[in-house]
Amino acid sequence: MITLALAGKPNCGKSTFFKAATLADAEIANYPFTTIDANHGVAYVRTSCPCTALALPGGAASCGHCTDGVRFIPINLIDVAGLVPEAHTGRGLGNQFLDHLRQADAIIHVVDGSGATDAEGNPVGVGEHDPESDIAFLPQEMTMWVHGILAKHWARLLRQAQAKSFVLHAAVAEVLAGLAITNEDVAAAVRETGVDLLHADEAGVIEFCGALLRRSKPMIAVANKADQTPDALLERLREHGVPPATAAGELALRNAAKAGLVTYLPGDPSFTVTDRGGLSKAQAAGLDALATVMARLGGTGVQPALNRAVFDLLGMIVVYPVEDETHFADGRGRILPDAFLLREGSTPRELAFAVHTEIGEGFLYAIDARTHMRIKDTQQLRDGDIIRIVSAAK
Ligand SMILES: Nc1nc2c(ncn2[C@@H]2O[C@H](COP(=O)(O)OP(=O)(O)OP(=O)(O)O)[C@@H](O)[C@H]2O)c(=O)[nH]1
Ligand SMILES: [Mg+2]
Repeated sequence: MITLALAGKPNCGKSTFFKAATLADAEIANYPFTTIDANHGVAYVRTSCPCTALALPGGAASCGHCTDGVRFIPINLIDVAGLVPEAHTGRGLGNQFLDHLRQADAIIHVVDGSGATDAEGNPVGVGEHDPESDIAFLPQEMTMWVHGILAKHWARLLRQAQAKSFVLHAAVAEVLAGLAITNEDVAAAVRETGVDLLHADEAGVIEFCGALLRRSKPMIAVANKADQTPDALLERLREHGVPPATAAGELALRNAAKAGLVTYLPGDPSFTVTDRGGLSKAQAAGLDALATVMARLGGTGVQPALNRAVFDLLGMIVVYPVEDETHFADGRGRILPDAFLLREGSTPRELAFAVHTEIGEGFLYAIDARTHMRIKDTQQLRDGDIIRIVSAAK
């Protein structure tokens, strides 16, 4: 399963974002380093379910796995301890917690867009800290962390490489294998930066580490606490490619939806109050304020951040494997029971392996359920494809 991590300086709202996205318990407080041990939970990406456009068996209106055509696909989410500038030199909690980022396929950098926390995460007045200054620090810290790992081994690696670049590149990938860094990543980072690792100085190796991280741990940023951020500041952050979010707003809404007070699906631009008369005065005022914020922001920004990380950053597509292609169902008649996130460019054979190793090993051919045509095992799947895998394994 795809894993995203929430990272950023202390007190920017990572745990609030985590709690909103997973509804798992996590401690939230207005002081730095509330979270020490990482929180792990299941969040979802939102997609349009193909069932609404299909002629379903028995005239069924939907597959039963979506809500009015909105389908949620699980991903892992990790909420890690806050990082301060110079964490790689041991400041704050140091960089031991960067280890939690190892498992992540991509990172959502939560920024306190309202400027209400200083670089160390201490509360200050709204706008007193410039959030733009926070955007670059996380990639820098992570780069220095990777550089620190490499530096520990550098003399040995150079000795072992015996002046052969390809040996050095393979050895670098091996040292960083725990970060899911491959030979191809190393080669691509060398190409991108033009750094000759055999003869590079420290600045060159750091530049290479930065490029390596951009490939292996891609990152997007969100400007959290947008509910209390002035419009002009939000605009500036948007210009840096950092869209707004209100994790606290999303958390309030999901709790209200769970309690049956509102109708809201994560990622909707607005919500509807189900029974206004049943709300306390405080609840009504809170929801009204939130409605105004969401109208200003176009939603809470939490679900779009998750979607952007998975679909834009990681380039995933959604494919629906079925056993019975005429009914779009599995062997028990359940319609579109599974939705798989696969890398763009994945083939039916790769889908077969994603379903089960044995199904992959026994792969014979695939059928596009919409056209009933056989498709080549090398053909690239498209987002929303419904595919029957025919395999010798059963
Ligand atoms: N106004 C506003 N406050 C928020 C929002 N999200 C989080 N907060 C507040 O920010 C403070 C810190 O939230 P946490 O979620 O604990 O932050 P964190 O990044 O996990 O902090 P550490 O674990 O200490 O690194 C709390 O007081 C939250 O209520 C938001 O969207 N809007
Ligand atoms: Mg926290």
